[in-house]
Amino acid sequence: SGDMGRIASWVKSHRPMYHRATQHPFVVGISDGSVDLSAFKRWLAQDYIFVKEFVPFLASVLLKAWKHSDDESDMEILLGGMTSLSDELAWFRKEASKWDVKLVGIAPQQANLEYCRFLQSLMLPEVDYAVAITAFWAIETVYQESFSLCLDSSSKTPEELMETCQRWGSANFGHYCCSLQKIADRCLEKASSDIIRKAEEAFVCVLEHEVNFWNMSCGE
Ligand code: HMH
Repeated sequence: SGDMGRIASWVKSHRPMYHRATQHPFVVGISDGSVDLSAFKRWLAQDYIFVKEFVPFLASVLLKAWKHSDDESDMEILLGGMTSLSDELAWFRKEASKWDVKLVGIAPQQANLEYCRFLQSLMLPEVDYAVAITAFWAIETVYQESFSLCLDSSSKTPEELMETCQRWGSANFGHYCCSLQKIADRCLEKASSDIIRKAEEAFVCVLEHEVNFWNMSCGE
């Protein structure tokens, strides 16, 4: 793969799956204005549950960075990520009240439960930092790629959904994802072939869970 980092080479070699996760009909529906608002509301409530689980996952990545990283800036970048998650949870509550969506006492649907269970498996101390940071990069990047599509000049995203799309589709969030990619690439450069294999597996698992999560939001 020459000058290409591991991550870019995996995006290339798993292109069809990556495409299914980042250009899902749910997201395409937002960008062309055909989205069913009840699907959007279902997504909103389920994603709030997911993001609450994402906090302890990020905490576990931070812990691994503290123990194993050879670059102090990792901690700063991940701590910035923690701050945005805190903002994000507040934003979900505000957005839910705007749409009259209930967040309390909502049960996670199957796809969400399975995704959260996958996150929990990555929180275990025996999971290598390189594997966890690869999964973390992938989770953030799927949303970045998906929602930036809805901000394209040719998109017809409904005005009332623009704030959602800007949250993850902004250039700022894009830079954050690039920083995560650099960390992951650096870790993977030094990783054993066993760790590299596990990281690639985690990347593909994230893409599958993301597709199922979008499907769940679309469905019923
Ligand atoms: C399902 N994937 C899902 N929810 C999110 N909020 C993100 C990724 C990105 O933060």
